[in-house]
Amino acid sequence: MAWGCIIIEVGAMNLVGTESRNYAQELEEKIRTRTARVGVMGLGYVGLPLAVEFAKAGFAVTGLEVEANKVAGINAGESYVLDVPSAQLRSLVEAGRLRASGDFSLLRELDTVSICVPTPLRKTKDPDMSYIDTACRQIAKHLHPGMLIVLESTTYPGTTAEFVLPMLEESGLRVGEEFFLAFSPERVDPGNPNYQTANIPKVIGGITAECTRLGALFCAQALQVVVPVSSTRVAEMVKLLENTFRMINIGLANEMALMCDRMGIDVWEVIEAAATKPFGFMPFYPGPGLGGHCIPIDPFYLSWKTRQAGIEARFIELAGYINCQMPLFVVEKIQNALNDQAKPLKGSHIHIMGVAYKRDIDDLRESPALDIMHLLKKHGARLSYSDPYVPSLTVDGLGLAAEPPDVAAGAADCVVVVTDHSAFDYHQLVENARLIVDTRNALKGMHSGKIVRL
Ligand code: SAJ
Repeated sequence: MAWGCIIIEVGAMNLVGTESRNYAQELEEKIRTRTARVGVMGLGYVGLPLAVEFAKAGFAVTGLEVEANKVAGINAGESYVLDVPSAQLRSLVEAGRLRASGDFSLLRELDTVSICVPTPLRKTKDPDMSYIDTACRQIAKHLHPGMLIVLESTTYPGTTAEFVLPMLEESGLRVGEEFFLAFSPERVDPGNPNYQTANIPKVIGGITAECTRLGALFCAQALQVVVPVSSTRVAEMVKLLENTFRMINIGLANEMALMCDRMGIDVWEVIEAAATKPFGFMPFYPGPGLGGHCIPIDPFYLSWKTRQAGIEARFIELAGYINCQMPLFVVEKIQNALNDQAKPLKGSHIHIMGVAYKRDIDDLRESPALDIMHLLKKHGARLSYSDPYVPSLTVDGLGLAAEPPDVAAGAADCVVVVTDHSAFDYHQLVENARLIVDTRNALKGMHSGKIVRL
């Protein structure tokens, strides 16, 4: 999107003794000439790719990170994020374009700061705002005129205006004139080969129109498509709609699986055939449960906020309930499959294929595999697993190391495909295993009495 340069002609007004600087104009100049000193707080799967994109665009970027090992890794040119190749990181670090530090006083030297810190849920399903709070307190301590602050962490509508802005205004600086504040949802899809930080359209909304304008201009220097919206609340809600849409539709797919199971219908065939409809339908698939740090979490930021407004987010609560039932449903399938072979679950050796929360990534957060392994262990089953991305894990104090699939799968009483990594040899698995419960339709097109599907 081409940005017309807006020139505010400050005539030769006689500002005797009241020389007022135009911080917006100064910041715009720094952004356009890419001399703005860029900061990114939180160098995880969102922050590091973002820092790299602005460094590639020619800015001097400072990554601020609390974990010393990540700081050391980045400054050594070693990437720990799947979507950032170490070679690319190293070249930017060596060129002096990108550095990492744990020293938050560096904030006073920066012109822009993008906040990319986690927004988890507490056990009570209330938002945990502690990371945003800590980051904003650091920024407030070092806030100076002319700074642009962009919050990227997924959060409830109103966070930027009600939670962040007051902290920054304690400095006495005026938003929209002396500093600029916006919200821009991160949309990173870890491991996605087609969409990465640079080419995912970037939504951004500011506290004031000037905040939006400068925020959008900043993003446009490094990202291919920028979508300005009218406020921070709209931008916050955009993200929650995206991920709530996804969570609820996955919940529907899971409920379809439960219904088809009871009626003896192949839910995978139903979805595949429905997906031939060229309009008005979008396929989602049942699975062992909902993992990751976005989809199972984000919608509850929205339902928490709507409850405060006296509105019950019933779809979210219902879909959340159904998704949480899936690990139990999978364990019931395993138990019934073993029972058909006159084997109790207790004492049986269950081998889990794939434990990451989704295919071809290494992230275990909220993975349904952990819930399934917890339940199996509680029933007295013996556990082993294979996952090329996860070398080891602990479930209920039991430490396990990943095993090569061929031997373990052949020795197990039942193999469960929980995460359908592309690296697995599914034909070999069907040959080796005595019994397989497939929760992902990874064995599609393979027919054997030893295969049980969701
Ligand atoms: N899942 C299903 N059935 C489906 C799709 C997903 O059971 O049809 C499960 C996955 O196995 C996983 C969980 O849901 O356990 C989440 O899967 P996901 O594909 O949504 O992957 P995420 O969590 O990495 O979601 C990200 C999201 N990105 C951000 O929130 C920034 C989401 O917005 C993307 O749409 C999604 O990637 C994507 O497109 O893959």
